[in-house]
Amino acid sequence: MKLYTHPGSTAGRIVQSFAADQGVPLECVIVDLMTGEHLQPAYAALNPNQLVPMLVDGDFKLTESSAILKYLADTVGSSAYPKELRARAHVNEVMDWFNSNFYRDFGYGVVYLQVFPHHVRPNADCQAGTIAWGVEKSHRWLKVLDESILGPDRTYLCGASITLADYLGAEMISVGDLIGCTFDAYPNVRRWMGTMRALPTWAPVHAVLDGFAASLRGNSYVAI
Ligand SMILES: N[C@@H](CCC(=O)N[C@@H](CS)C(=O)NCC(=O)O)C(=O)O
Repeated sequence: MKLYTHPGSTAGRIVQSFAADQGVPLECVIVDLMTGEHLQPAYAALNPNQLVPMLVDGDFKLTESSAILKYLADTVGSSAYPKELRARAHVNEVMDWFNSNFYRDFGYGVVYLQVFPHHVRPNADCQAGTIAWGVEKSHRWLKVLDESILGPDRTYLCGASITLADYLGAEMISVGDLIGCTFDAYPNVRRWMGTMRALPTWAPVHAVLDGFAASLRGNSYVAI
């Protein structure tokens, strides 16, 4: 199976992190987002969204990191995507929660527009207002994550074992490294992220993100 991706991509790392930790063999094809390779006709013909990641398994193509995770997990029979109906529904719930609630406000509303030029809003008022909105909403979601989804006793998001939700959610939190987020007010989130960052496969998958974060250090960002 081939994964079209880029190591700087959050959505790409969601899949790479799961595959590396669970030993799923994937051939990574790098699509250079930095030079706009994803916008060129060759990649656009493969994936009209012009985004990464994209999985190719024979004549089957799949986009959306959440869908790719589920497909891979079922393909290799990973316990990270439980078969039992309610356990699986809970994993789906937490994955959707991150994708639709948390990342909308934190990723797109706080991080990206401070770091990526094509996300910067058209004027200073709009930029400041969007960040303020994103920060306020992110705090609301982080409180839910810290107190209700995790709480003081849960090792992983859905219980005592790692699931697809952890691979997805941890990337959406770790993108905050770019702007110096420490999440000090959220001890359970910090504890859980400590567990995820201690995975033996974490460092190699995150080398590019860490390098990018180091290059941004010293800039002034609104962080959480
Ligand atoms: N919902 C998609 C998001 C994919 C996405 O936004 N990919 C970004 C990298 S994280 C991308 O390809 N960006 C290229 C661009 O913005 O031009 C997923 O989860 O796969």
